Amino acid sequence: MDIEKPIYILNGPNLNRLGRREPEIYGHATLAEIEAQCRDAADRHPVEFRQSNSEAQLIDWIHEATDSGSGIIINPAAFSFTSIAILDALKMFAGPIIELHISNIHRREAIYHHSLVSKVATAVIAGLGPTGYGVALRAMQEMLASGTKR
Ligand code: DHK
Repeated sequence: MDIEKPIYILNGPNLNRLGRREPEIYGHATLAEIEAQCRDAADRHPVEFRQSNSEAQLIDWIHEATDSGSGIIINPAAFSFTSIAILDALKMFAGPIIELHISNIHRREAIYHHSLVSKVATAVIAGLGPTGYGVALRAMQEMLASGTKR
């Protein structure tokens, strides 16, 4: 496991509003608090924690991770269901990919049921709330330690 290469934790549109955004669905934790939890859980493993409302920016970060990252944890948010471009970018990443949703998308309206990203993800986590980030990070570290590829 190349401990030098960071794990990329990428967050999609509207997640910068966590804490104030539909707390009955997404909880009260802010993205900054979730980032702090991830850095604690990551221990010595470097982490790149980012958020953007821009599809192009997320694609650029996936390319960056493809060149210099070890694993990707991605909450694509609404782009999960719309972005073939993000799916295509993730197809170029050789390492493990964990798709993460704070809410259980399968229990929500039908527009949230069919994620394009799930076609390329190594694993999917949904419905654990903000806790899902820590669970994803521990799972990612185990996958990297065991040499899991995408
Ligand atoms: C976040 C969003 O913004 C929604 O578009 C997704 C996801 C669900 C989440 O649960 O983290 O459907």
